[in-house]
Amino acid sequence: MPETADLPIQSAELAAEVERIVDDTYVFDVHTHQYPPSFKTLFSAGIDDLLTYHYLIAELFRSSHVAVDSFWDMDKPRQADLIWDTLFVRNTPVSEACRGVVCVLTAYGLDPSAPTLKEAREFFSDLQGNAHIEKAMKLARVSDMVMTNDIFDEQEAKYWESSAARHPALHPALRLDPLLRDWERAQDVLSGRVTNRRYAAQTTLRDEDVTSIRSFLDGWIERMKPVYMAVSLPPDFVYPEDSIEGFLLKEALLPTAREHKLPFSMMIGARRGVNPALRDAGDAVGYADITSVERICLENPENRFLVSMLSRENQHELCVAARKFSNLMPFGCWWFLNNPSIVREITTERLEMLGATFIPQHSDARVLDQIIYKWNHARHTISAALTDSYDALARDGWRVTTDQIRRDVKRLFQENFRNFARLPA
Ligand code: RAT
Ligand code: ZN
Repeated sequence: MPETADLPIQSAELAAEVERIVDDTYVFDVHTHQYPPSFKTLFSAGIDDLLTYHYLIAELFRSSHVAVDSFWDMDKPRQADLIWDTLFVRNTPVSEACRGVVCVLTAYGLDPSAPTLKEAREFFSDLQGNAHIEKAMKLARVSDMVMTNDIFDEQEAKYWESSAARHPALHPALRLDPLLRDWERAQDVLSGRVTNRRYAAQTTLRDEDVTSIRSFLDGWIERMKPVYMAVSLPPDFVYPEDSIEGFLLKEALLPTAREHKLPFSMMIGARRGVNPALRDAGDAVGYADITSVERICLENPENRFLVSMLSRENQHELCVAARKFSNLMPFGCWWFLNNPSIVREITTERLEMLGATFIPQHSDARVLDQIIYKWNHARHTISAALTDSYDALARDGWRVTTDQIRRDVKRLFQENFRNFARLPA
């Protein structure tokens, strides 16, 4: 550490100093869709996966006349070729998701304006498994990633039940959407109709059902050792609610999270399947009711809630709620919010209302290499928002030092999550 780290920074140097610190600080990526390479069919990396990201599939249909059904009939390399040709060769890739691919290719030393994917395919075929993970994490300066682990997915559950190797930097998160959004599917798994597991469940719930669901969850927590439990919820999520889902949340999920001292993550506002033909690319956004978030925090003071909301219109009230409840940790600028103009606005708003007590971003990377662009872009925007905050503080007479900037960035990128999830420093 330079000896001058505790001296005030001249305003002309502030932006460069903030950017340098933000760039150098490794980040704990609190929500991704990554898997270890040993989870073979779920591990996603390389150029064909990058180009068939659902964000880009949605953009393809705005610039191409290809029929949706014929697109799904193609194999993945043909889909990737079509997307490359449409969005990168015949059009300028200015959208955030397109620019992300350009950023990744550049980071790997590949030509982002190549007419075909030949060079990129050769490059990625030489980069495999853990070596690929290490390289991407180093380029993204990511120290840890939290996965999204859906135990109601047969294929995924089998990997967890096998001896497939874990990766020390990939932390599990127990994702439980079917319990609160697709009770029939959850019931199938619970009652053993699909998997022969032992847990009984009916269409109405009795105390013994709660006991058996809790023991199902206990078993998975024991096996998986997640860093939190998680659900994604629709915009019309209500708490408390007089329904099976409401009952399950109150009587099974929240008590389980309390007992295992795990945070409960709620990502609220996704409207699934608005255009079902587009599959993953067909989801949209809706405005949610913040009073349900307030009530769940109020009525469950022993639970800790990680909350991300998808609607831009919910962001200010989420900050207000976090000022009222210290068991609420706002995190990330999720999915349709993950565009520099919106990240800038949300990060500034959070700094103004919450100081450095939030988690500014998560990558949501579905494809390993995406962590490179998601974090490159996020760092740029977070640096700008932080620089503005320090500038304003200096105008009011504060002496901003390098040590203080380092401390703040470390909180935002590492400590706020580690402390909230009770993980070692
Ligand atoms: O951002 C995405 O890729 C979405 O499709 C979802 O995965 C979302 O992030 C989620 O975790 O539900
Ligand atoms: Zn996600």
